[in-house]
Amino acid sequence: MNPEELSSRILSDCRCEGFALSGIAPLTSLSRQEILQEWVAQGKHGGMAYMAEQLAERLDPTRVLEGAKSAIVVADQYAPRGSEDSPEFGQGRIARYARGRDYHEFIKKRLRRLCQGWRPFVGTHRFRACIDTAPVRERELAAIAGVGWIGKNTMLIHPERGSWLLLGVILTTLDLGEETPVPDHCGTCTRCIDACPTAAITDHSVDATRCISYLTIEHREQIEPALHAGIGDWILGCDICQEVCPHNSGTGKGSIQAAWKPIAKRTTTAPLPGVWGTPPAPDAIVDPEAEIQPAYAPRRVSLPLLDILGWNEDTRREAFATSAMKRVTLAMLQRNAMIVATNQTLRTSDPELTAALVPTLQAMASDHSQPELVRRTAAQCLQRLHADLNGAPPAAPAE
Ligand code: B12
Ligand code: SF4
Ligand code: SF4
Repeated sequence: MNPEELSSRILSDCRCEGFALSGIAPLTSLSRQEILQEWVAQGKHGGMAYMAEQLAERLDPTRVLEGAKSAIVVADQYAPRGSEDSPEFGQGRIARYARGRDYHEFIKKRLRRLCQGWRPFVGTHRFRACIDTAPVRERELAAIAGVGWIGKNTMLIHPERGSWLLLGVILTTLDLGEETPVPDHCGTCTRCIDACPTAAITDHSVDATRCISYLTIEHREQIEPALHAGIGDWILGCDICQEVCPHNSGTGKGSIQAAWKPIAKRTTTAPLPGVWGTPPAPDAIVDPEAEIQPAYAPRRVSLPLLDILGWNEDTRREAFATSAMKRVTLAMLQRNAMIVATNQTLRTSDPELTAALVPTLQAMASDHSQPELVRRTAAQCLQRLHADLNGAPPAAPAE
């Protein structure tokens, strides 16, 4: 079987597993190492120590799989183009990727099944399935594989499907063909840069230490008060730089596709099910043309802010089981909820929310059985409320 036939069969099986998009990247085409090195050197990774510790692996995939020559890149679509929702008062918004089933588990399971199905056909060649936590530059590989282009917001954007995509990668020692990059379609647009409420984006770079997604999901300490207002209604993650992107809008779908060839060559339409006998996955839709993968259907789009302040560990575990939200600890979630509730109170001056929030914050700030993160955030929020609502002297911070 020549490399072209082999690639075509591999991509066909990816579609059998329900992946909306797939492509192949030769590792010899990897470049832009210095961009990642600089990003880490400038401290833009904040407290994500793994980004610095595994830098060598991220720069060179053969350290992740010895002898690796190609990357098979897949993508699930988790929200439709034109997806819109507005924040509800008293609720904290959840980013779309975390509203349904945990993508890590869902993608990894299917990647492993693909590798298992291929092993009998490739002799001594090897595969390694990587998703998110593995030290692999997923977006860079996806761009080389022709799955999309990298926007100014650093998201991988597919010309037809937009950027509500989650990526997975299989590294392999197989040599599987050539790169087929998609041209950049950002042009002169700067909507994402202009809309980011914390000014985290500069052209093609995100400073994680300012990004709401990092602050609410990864950052385990107090959040700098100067960034509280920018967090707005987001209790977990942030979608603003994707919501404003014209390539995620409901209109104009397919308009770029007409002038765009490479992915058509790369994405096979071979008949289903799997040509190598890979059984159709019972939990994956065997319809890669569907607008979104049903596993990501939202279970909840927001969380009740004041309720969260009364949650305990059991409530959190139960609410977040099988969801990507479980990464966020109870103390972090309560920190985020206090900040968002304060933002909403300041924005609306709603007397009911103020009457409910202030005593709750006071109780939390002075309750020494609460984690320090919770107590200190409560004190920060009280200071903002006092300063903005009454012009009164700020409350004493928790010790
Ligand atoms: C660390 C991380 C974060 C950090 C840092 C984000 C960032 N922009 O760097 C934080 C916590 C902030 C974050 C947030 C989010 N993340 Co995140 N994150 C990652 C992770 C683990 C590593 C990314 C990384 O290496 N960043 C460092 C920078 C330097 O690398 P990079 O962005 O990949 O940049 C490369 C290319 O973009 C390119 N490049 C850079 N500059 C330029 C310039 C030009 C002109 C060009 C063409 C290319 C180019 O070169 C770089 C080096 O190779 C990846 C998974 C993975 N293993 O890759 C997921 C990943 C990027 N995240 C993902 C998601 C979904 C999100 C959020 C949308 C979640 C949310 N809703 O809250 C937000 C989006 C915020 C944003 N605008 O990026 C998806 C993105 C899918 C997609 N369509 O792109 C990924 C791929 C996870 C996955 N498995 O699907 N994330
Ligand atoms: S996810 Fe939100 S905070 Fe982060 S870069 Fe995008 S708009 Fe800015
Ligand atoms: S909003 Fe504009 S600049 Fe930003 S990624 Fe989308 S097209 Fe590119």
